[in-house]
Amino acid sequence: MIRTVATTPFEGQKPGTSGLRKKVRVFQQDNYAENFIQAVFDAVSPPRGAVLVIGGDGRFHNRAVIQQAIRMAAANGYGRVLAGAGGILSTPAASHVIRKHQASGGLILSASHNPGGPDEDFGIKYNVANGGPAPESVTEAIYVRTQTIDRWLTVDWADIDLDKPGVVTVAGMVVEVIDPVADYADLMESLFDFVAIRAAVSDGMTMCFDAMHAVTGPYAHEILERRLGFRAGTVHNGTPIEDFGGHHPDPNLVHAKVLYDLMMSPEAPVLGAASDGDGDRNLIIGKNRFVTPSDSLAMLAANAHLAPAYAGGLKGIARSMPTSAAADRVAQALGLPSFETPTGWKFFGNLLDAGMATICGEESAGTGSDHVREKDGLWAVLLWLNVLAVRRISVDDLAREHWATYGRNYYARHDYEAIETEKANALMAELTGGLDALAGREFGALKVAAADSFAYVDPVDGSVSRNQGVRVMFAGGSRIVFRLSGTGTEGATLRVYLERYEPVDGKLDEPVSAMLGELIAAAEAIAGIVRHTGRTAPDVVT
Ligand code: VG1
Ligand code: CO
Repeated sequence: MIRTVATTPFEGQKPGTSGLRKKVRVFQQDNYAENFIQAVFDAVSPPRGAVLVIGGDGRFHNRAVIQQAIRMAAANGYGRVLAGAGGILSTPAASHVIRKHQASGGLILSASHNPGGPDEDFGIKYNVANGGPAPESVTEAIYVRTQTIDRWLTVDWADIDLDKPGVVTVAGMVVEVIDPVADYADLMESLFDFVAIRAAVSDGMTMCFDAMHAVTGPYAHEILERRLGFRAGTVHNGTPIEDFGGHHPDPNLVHAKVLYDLMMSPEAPVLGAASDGDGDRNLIIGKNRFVTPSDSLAMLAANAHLAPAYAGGLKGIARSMPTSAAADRVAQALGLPSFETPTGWKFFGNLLDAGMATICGEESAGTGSDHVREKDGLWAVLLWLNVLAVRRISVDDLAREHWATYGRNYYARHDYEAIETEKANALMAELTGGLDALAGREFGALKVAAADSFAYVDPVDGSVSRNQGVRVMFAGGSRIVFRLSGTGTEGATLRVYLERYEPVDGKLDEPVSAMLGELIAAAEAIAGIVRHTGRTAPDVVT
């Protein structure tokens, strides 16, 4: 009954920061998705009868790949597949389902915040048994396998009805089509003080959640409107659409501009929030106050004890290297260890598994905790709501209070997108080559204290990850980081991360752009962005 299909390798099936991401047209080539999925199965060689979770963010091509993956799982000896109804499972929900049902792993079909549709992006990532993204040892093994693959395995079986929850069999393998929302919503209810949030809602706490026509719509309708009692209509763009309505499901100030404008207007509710394509990112905006993701991590860590799940305190706080040091200051004040990892959630998994960190975050709008092994957009929104409901404070007041206590890390990220790969590589090579000469140099009032190419030694398993971005640290706590994105599908994206620290007695309420002006000039002087790329301004500032 198992059919072997002959194939030849495709170049470039190397998982990036978060799985394999390519244009839909690339994935639509014969054997392309199949080769990668078979390479995953070959690399992880699941024990016979293992459980596999499959779901996606609902984007174009999702259903076709899910049906094919189910047949391939049956041919590869899996015993049971759990698939989200409608092909839907947000990334954090998939992480939870893997853990709850003790699956051996999961396939998450998503290109996250990248646009969707026939001419846009698709992606596949594999998560391991702890519910988290495959660590580099596994992604490397998958990549190696893609380079020699010569066959994939399937069974001749019709598509299943993905929209009907229940149990069917595919060539003897059990497929359970599960409600994608229920397990996750229950988990959220177990972590947060829903009673306090409901009480604040009946006392007038309002919010607006923009699901960006992506995966979080059904989750937000259930949790925010049904379980917490926010009025119907609180969730905007709550129905997943295959092309996200033609927008980028990227919750930043550019792509969630409608929400931002609302939050800066007299009609603003107490909290504005949004999530991305696969539901793992979050955008937090209070009335007249945008909270950077780096600040959000720090503010949530400082207040997490107000939520039942974290009432006993945190074990540690971890952030990715380009994320601002605001969270480190909270960790220091609470007497907690803090960790600085490379970009990408996979690096938090070991710290969470080992009980060394409870809360983690990335500057790219990712925040999460040890409740799953992915960043979790709605989790962050709910923790904010929990804190606001208990403290009865505005986001703006909470932010000001935080800065008055810890000082403020002014922060922005400048992205230069779709640069020719050779030019971007040349820029990074020159920058890396000149690092040793940087220490002690002055750029205006900024003096370089140290500069390096970031390398990480995992404190749990000792694995080493090198070349994770160039850091230029200035005296006084300001910093510039340069790195190339690992999630794009066109050319290269240069990310420049700018951070300026102001102590508690410094300037705490200035416009961010004014505070970062000197750093922006220093970044140009150090990296020669215009000279290398011809670009005089970033495409996206977040
Ligand atoms: C980006 C972000 C990174 C995040 C990754 C996946 O990676 O910078 O912080 O973990 O996307 O997020 P890169 O390599 O492009 O900078 V998601 O929501 O796309 O899974
Ligand atoms: Co995402």
